[in-house]
Amino acid sequence: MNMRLAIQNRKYATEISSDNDGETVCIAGWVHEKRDLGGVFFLIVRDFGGFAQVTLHKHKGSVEQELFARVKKVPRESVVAIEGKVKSESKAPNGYEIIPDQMEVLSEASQVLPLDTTEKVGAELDTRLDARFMDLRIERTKQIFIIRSRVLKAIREFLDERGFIEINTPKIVSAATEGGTALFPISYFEREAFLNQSPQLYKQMLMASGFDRVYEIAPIFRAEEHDTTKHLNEATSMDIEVAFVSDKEVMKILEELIAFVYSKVRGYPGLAKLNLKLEVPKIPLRRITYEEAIEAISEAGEDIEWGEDLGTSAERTLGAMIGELYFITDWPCAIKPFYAQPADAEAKSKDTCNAFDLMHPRVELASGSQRVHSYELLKQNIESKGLSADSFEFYLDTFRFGMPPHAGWGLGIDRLLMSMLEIENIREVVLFPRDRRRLAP
Ligand code: AMO
Repeated sequence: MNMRLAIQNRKYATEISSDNDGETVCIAGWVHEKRDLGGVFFLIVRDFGGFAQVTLHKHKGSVEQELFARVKKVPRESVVAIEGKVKSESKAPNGYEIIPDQMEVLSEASQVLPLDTTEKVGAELDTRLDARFMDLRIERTKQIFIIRSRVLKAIREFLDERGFIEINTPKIVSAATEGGTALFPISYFEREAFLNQSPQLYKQMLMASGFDRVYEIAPIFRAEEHDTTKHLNEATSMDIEVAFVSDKEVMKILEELIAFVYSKVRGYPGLAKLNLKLEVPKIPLRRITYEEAIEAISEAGEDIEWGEDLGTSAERTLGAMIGELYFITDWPCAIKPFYAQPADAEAKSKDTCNAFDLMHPRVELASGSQRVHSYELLKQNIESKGLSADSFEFYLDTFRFGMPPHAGWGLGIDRLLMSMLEIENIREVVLFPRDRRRLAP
């Protein structure tokens, strides 16, 4: 493309101020708004940093007249580059305006837009997701994803400082790990394969390799049939696995991580766009046993029995009673996966395991456990859950040649974001969500 203006030297709107009065600058971005006030015309240009006001006076010389005619015609959301002089103007965004000498239209937008980026006209979430590229031009949406990036950065910082190494495990797999949720089958040459539900088997296998502390931030695929505000068919999970520790130690890592992430994001000015003031959760978080949870839910009038998993309504009832982040511990083995370590027989009155869930009052955020590290017990557990030990051979084998005791958890990044930002629908915090009905964009 031949461009007359030196856009490679462009400045962001927020890099310019009244201190640059009299200087010639080049800005580039999208035509956010056009305001015709009779004698003057304002063109508001939006870039990644913010907004710049370009001011044209109508009754000037012929050059200005020509520029004025073009500026007036350029459709909103077109991409333009503008060169002009900075003039201090207290009423304009960032305290300056630009008096343009030249404008180049780099990409002209169609006249009818799928969304209003000025937020004067609201849109349904579905409409926004259909035109997600444009929804991201809206300040509030953009901030959600900047915060998401900051959260991921904070997680990596926290774990790197504690000696964890980041791993990448396969997403095309041959076996299921999470009992309650279905797999997406894919055709893999002449065999059947699946999209992975969790890095569970692989992160555990790495404990036999001597890596000791690993983490992964990656997609998980769940063929959930239901259409809810907290389930996706492709979610992002952050997983850790740690050798030579029990569930108690990894719970501590989890709560410290959550507090660290909140404290890192707390001072970010973009939170104002979401009308949020983040309170860092006080740790240690409250811990209640599964048995106590069931009792409290029953006392609140809900029908639930020992051995049942907590449904959405039970989770909400309990969450409303507790009102802050908390752990549920000591789950019945029957409703936790085969890899959860059963509690010592003499220590418990019922058949529980060393597993936990981290709960937000509205939604489950994470689950984890101490793992079974005995080959025999693991094989027996796999079979007693009605699964075939043969399809787990690659995993089971690693338990026969020196597997240390270990523990870990998986935290839903999307759920962490929606709960931190007090957003109702999980789809809002995912760039291009995948659900029952949505496979594009
Ligand atoms: P679990 O199945 O509980 O545990 O998943 C861990 C966390 O991942 C998130 N999550 C989801 N988020 C959005 N949509 C979904 N469909 C979805 N499914 C799960 C939740 C959940 O708490 N292998 C174990 C973890 C471990 O023990 O290490 C596991 O996958 O926030």
